[in-house]
Amino acid sequence: MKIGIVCYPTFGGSGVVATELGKSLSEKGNTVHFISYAQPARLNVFSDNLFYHEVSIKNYPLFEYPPYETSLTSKLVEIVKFEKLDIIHVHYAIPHASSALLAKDILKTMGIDIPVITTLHGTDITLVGKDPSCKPVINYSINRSDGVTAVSNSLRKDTLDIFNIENKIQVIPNFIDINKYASVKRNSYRGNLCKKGEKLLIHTSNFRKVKRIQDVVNIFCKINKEIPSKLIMIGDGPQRANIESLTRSLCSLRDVMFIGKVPDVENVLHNADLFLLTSEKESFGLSALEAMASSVPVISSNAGGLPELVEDGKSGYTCDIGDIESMSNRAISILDKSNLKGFKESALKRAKKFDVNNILPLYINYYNDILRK
Ligand code: GMT
Repeated sequence: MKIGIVCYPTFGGSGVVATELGKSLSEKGNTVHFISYAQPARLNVFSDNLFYHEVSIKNYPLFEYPPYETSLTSKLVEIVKFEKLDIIHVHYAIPHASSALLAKDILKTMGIDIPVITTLHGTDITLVGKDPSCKPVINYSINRSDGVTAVSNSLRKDTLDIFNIENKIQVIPNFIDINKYASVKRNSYRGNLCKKGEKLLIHTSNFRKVKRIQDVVNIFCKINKEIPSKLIMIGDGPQRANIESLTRSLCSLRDVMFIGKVPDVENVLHNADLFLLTSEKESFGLSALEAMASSVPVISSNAGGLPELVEDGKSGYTCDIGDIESMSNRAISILDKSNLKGFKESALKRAKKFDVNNILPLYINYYNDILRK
């Protein structure tokens, strides 16, 4: 199959899922063409059936806002036509889905019929997508796509609740390559930060408001009073400066380390005892799955799809959004010597259900179903 994948090139979840999907599809012999405004962050391998096409945006003094959608649509028309793609798969509806549908219409005038699959990832529905500035376009794009997938039952339900949907939505969860996490070698992250006997906690995100990172800091401060521990904060984004200053006022700065964006997150996670994810909205929680694949249990909010991933009382705990007290108490109980090993084993066992070998066939079957229609 020749597949065009449109995604954001960032470290964010939708870009990571799209990139890992493309890499896995190419390993199975499909030809994959990534189309984005920059090379996807995780696109670190090249082969003769994996390509990247950059969307360059035409600027002109008249444009206060360069027209990315127009450039993306034109690039899609070009790539579908010249590379003879069988299918376009867009990740994150805004603005990828409407651009792909316009490309599809243009290609129809050239006698080319190409199906468009849209994967909904989360904030394209629950936050940005429902804003009046996007809503009618997203509604139209979901109904007109040849196939639509969502990354959790919760996101599917939110989509049906928020929009006026006539199309079917197939749930295909996020995935990880469990072997990548199993093959991590001992490294120095823990030794550099933790004294002997100290526990290591980790949070990863894009530091947006929706992640409620102030809760992570507050929970850590409570844990730290009871258990000698350190916290590594991975990622970067608009809230980072505020969170760093909150950390300075609440905890000892020697106990919290902000390490920014990390391409090999598995090497850091490998050292951790507990992962914290306190989001207000979280359609799936890929970062939590990555932690679990590293045998790290999760304390999270019960937002969105998190309860579909974290089994309460087994691979971690899910608590009400903002319930810092319960999250801290649960965290302290997991970190207890008599409990930690069991939680670590259950976290890994749960993560294995989302291994690429289990989820990739769902995408391939879905592509085939859409192509047969
Ligand atoms: O977490 C983010 O804000 C990034 C966002 C994205 O689209 O890049 O992540 C969303 O998609 C991920 C992959 O499907 C999901 O695992 C995340 O839960 C989801 N984030 C939210 O819903 C907030």
